[in-house]
Amino acid sequence: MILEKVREISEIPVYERSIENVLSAILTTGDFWKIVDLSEEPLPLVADIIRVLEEEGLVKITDKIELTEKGLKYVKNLGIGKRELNECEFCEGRGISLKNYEDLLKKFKEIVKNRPMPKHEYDQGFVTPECTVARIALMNSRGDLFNKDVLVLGDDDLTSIALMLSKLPRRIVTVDIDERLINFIKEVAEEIGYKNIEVITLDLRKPLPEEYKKSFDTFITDPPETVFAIKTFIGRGISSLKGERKAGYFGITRRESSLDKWREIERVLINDFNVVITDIIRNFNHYVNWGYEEETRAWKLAPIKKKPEDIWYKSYMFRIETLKDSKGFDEEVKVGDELYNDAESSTT
Ligand code: SPD
Repeated sequence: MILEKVREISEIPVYERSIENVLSAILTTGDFWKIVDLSEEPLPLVADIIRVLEEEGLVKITDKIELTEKGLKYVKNLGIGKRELNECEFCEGRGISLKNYEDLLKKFKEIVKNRPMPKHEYDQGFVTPECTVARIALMNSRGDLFNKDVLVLGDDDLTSIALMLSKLPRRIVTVDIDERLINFIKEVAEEIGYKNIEVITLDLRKPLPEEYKKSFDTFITDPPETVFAIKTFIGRGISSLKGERKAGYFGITRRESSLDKWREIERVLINDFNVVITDIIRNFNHYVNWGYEEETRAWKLAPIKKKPEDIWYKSYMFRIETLKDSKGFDEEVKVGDELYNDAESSTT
């Protein structure tokens, strides 16, 4: 009954499990952003489910979202319990220690104090410094950094600065559409006297210049969450790799991508690009609230107009490796907004 009603109004695939996830999250917290975080359903779907639950008298919305008497009976009958994150208190659930990277983290935090703030136009929103440094620790632990040529595709997280500070790669190339980031990274490289970095302004709708194809051991990127953008950014990354058994890293979220979209992304990786997924680390990337929340679709859909107080947007870290016959994506894509937006996206 709830399921049918949500299906009628939502553009996003919905299952009994989606409703269970949202009810379970509401049992745990009354904060909309935390409900999205805990339920791991796409934000527009969470908003649709809450709307139907309210219409059915199961939920009441005041300055918080809570179950009514009827709602509490409903979850009891279905045997739904609270949702807990239970993240490791030392590594925030990443499974990666920063013990050998404390000095790097300190320097990184100092340098990025004056970083360019996220630009709505490019869907920017950067991860915490701990997260950026954990990426270095992760890539190094997999043998993908020391003495390697590394390509960073899009860098509002300033991963290339953490890479420079680590002194691990042989060469770094950073590509971004945003001149502010390019200039910031260049200035930092000059200040710290780092020579082995090239920084290029490029809109990734266009393919990489020829000299950067088949040239790298490792790439890292964090694409917008449309299948289109994921294909384009990761496809460019794979094209940049020297050949077999080279690695790529990227974040994929549940906040803007349903599991149906995930299956399509994984299909593209395995069937179109012929790569293998070696790691998927849940909620590895934690994004600092970007400041332009009130201008986004998420804000319009939120049942309570209150800015998030804590981090709620997280993504899973994927690592892929190329094998024989892996191939990337080199065509130019002539799209505008569709690069950033689909039915499930909400943070632009
Ligand atoms: N629009 C603000 C937040 C954007 C964060 N993007 C994360 C993408 C993960 N693939």
